[in-house]
Amino acid sequence: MKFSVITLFPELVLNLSKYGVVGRAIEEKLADLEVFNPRNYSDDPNRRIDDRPYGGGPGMVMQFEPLQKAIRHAKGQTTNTRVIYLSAQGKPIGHSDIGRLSSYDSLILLAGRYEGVDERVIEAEVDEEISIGDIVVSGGELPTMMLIDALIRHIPGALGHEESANQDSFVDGLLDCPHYTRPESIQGLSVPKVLLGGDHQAIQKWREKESLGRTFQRRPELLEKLNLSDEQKALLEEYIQEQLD
Ligand code: 4HQ
Repeated sequence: MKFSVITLFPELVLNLSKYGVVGRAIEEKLADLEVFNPRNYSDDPNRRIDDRPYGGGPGMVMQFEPLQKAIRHAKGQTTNTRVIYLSAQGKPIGHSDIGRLSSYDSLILLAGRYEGVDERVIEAEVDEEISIGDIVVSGGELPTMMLIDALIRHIPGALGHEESANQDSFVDGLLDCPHYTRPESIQGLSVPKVLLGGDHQAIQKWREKESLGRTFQRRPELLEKLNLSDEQKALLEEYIQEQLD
């Protein structure tokens, strides 16, 4: 999968290729990351790409022309692509969007700064506007990097066998279970007994119960979307009863 990022801070975005799972996937050519600086597409002698907002008010707006030229240059290098603008006005992204977007061969990601981009860029060149959540950040670069990270995790072979994508939170609609490692006891805090024995069926059952219970307590709206099996309903009841005891 190819990611083409339109950004005023290309070095910031390129840091993605240096670390961890994402860095390895790019090294192994499972993913490709390219950056386009709109300043390189500006006709202004000082390479300006921003101007004051019509109607007045604080801040600056990114101009149409350099952004369109940069996006079109990126489009010319790709097929089966989708242009995405990261913004707080976009549709909040979820697990299902990651699955949907991973079927494209390439994505062009527009990372805005200042007050954002001239709305006509979105009308003319952008396929969808998405948000990483109801928070405001200083630029679209970090949201873009989050999206690329989440998508790369879904490329077959990007995760080592010890890190399985389908055991993560949300894959079955539930939050992840708690995890523990050595030592067995630390500052009076112990590891749940079932995890210390070798009964893998009991461990699997405990993990599912914890996932169900945590989702019920922390994200009840997620549970309402699921059709729990009779076995899952019984596990959740057990969890709730154990909490009361
Ligand atoms: N932005 N999800 C870029 C965001 C944001 C979000 C604010 C986007 C600033 C220029 N992006 N503008 N939330 O807060 O994606």
